Amino acid sequence: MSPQFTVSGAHSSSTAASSSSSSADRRLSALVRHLGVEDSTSAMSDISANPTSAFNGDSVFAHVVQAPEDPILGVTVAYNKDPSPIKLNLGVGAYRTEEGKPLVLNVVRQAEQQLVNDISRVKEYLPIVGLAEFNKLSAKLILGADNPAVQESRVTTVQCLSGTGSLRVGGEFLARHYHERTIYIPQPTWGNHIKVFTWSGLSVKTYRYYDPATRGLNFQGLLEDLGSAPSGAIVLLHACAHNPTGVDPTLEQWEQIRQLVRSRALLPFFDSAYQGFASGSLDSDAQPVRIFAADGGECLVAQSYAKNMGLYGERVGALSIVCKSADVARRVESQLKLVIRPMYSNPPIHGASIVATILRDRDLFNEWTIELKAMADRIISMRKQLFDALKTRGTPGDWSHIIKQIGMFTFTGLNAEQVAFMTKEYHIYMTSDGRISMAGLSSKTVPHLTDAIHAAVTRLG
Ligand code: PLA
Repeated sequence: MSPQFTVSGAHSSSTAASSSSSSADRRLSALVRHLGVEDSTSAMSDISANPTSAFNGDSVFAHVVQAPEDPILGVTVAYNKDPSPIKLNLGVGAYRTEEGKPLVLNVVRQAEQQLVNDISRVKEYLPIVGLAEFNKLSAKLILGADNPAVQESRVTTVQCLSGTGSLRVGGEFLARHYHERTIYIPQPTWGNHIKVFTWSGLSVKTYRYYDPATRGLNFQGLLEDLGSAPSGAIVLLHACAHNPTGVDPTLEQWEQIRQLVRSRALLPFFDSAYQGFASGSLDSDAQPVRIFAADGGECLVAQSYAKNMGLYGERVGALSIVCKSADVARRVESQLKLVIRPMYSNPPIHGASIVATILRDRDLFNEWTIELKAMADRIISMRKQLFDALKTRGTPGDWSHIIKQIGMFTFTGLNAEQVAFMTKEYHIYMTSDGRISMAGLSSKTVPHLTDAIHAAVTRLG
């Protein structure tokens, strides 16, 4: 996806080209600043290498510098290269069974079978906004079927390329049509947020979220930072199962956040990548989003079916924008189409059809909730097993955060040096911030991880 213009429709084609490249440059330098790339000038100036070099036999791309691997997906690249039989990938948040295998849910298999058996189905393009039934059902899933915004048709929902694509389309829309370009994201957050929003044309700032001392929420810091954000600023909120910390506000705290956000006219943008994974209940995990969507105010929600339906590679997700009136929602949707069409034209049909098949059928839906709860429960049981094993082992430190944190990840508190040690000596792969995917762990691998943590803490503590 290439950078988009930040102002729609205002340029003639020739000025659009130059304004596009200068806005791309601005975004690139903003991104370089955010990522703290040390030698930003060389990264930028390389781009202006001699354009005639191809005639002299050199590649016209000879100036292209080797980019680093992605901090999360690069962990899997390193893991795949490791020939060790005891290697363990706790990097990317991808669910594994007790046998360490990827899981395709039964309901997904059943839905796919139905789709294959239906010979009336064709492979035509979907509309720009995707599959209409999928969009309707997705909005109800996250906002609640009885939500006034849904009932009053004040919500526009567009099918996007999983959670990431939904965030990106939302970011691009806001950069073009919203008066305040600053988005506040929690510190820390999923690393890709910074890049997604910067490349959308927004300016990214952080608000305090996690307190390393308590390994819990820095609620006071959060309230202070959002309280002093400029009126109208966009605020990115993790709907549940905060990544990477596993720390969520309580419902009472959510209510306080809602009051603050509304009183300062901030615009909430929810990232819902783990609905059902935090508590095992789709409804409980959607509660924070629902209290915002029910108060009459506006908000955005990016949904992903990667984790909760195990549809990672199918890239199924949705962006919903809750508006004040059905009329505004319609106009917003017309502009979302202008964002999507030049980006990827229209979304893929298969994954969204799977989701619609499951969400529309009461039996399949119920079976899905059971399978989802089983995944969430297995993760919770891994927390307990790892905590017990570290206690039994007498590993120095208070490890109670492992059982207190929720969702797919534990933010262990291990530092980058300890992580590097565990990878080198124990072939355990995880992100350098000390995050481990509990979904990648099994009863069989808990002892190995315990040994590694014990050694890392006692030798490099
Ligand atoms: N938002 C958050 C908070 C996420 O953790 C992730 C995925 C996404 C959005 C995007 O997911 P999707 O596009 O696949 O729907 N985070 C993963 C994978 C699971 C990744 O980094 O892409 C992670 O390991 O953090």
